[in-house]
Amino acid sequence: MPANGGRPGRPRRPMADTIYVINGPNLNLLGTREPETYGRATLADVEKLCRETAKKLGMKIEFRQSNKEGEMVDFIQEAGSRKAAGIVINPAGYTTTSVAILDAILGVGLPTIEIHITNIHARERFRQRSRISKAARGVICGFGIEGYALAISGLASMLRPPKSTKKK
Ligand code: CA2
Repeated sequence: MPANGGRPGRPRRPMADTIYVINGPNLNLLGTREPETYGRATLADVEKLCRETAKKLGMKIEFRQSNKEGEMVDFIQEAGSRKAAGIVINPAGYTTTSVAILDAILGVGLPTIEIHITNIHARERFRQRSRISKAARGVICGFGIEGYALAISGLASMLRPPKSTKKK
């Protein structure tokens, strides 16, 4: 079912079926270093997984990565101005520090899921407190790259209009 619930007579927003998947610094290195921590899948594999998951749900993906905080803010604002359905974000090294990313997510008001490949709560203390979670509708961590698929399907469920309980 399309993201507007298939309601007749309503013009659909051009990006109403599109989820922005935004990846933070160093995630471009996935699969090339630290496989014991982050696994062997590359960022291209993550993108493929996201696109396949979204397709099954009748949705589309804009997939982005940046090593720069300001560019991540730009991606979030772009998702907002293009009226995307929502955001899945792995803020990576900016998770614990970025008020700018937090403010951008709060500013656009799009439903956002925060995702981490590793279980940040089982790692060093400095990784455990996210500034971003306050703006997130949900947080997923510790499932490896499968977490991206879980985040997309969880977000799609949140977006689906509740089924009417009225008898026909
Ligand atoms: O578990 C996650 O997804 C993290 O967001 C990954 C970040 C880390 O700073 C967070 O605490 C948890 C690091 C991303 C860097 O990824 C690399 C991948 C391969 C090699 C080097 C870095």
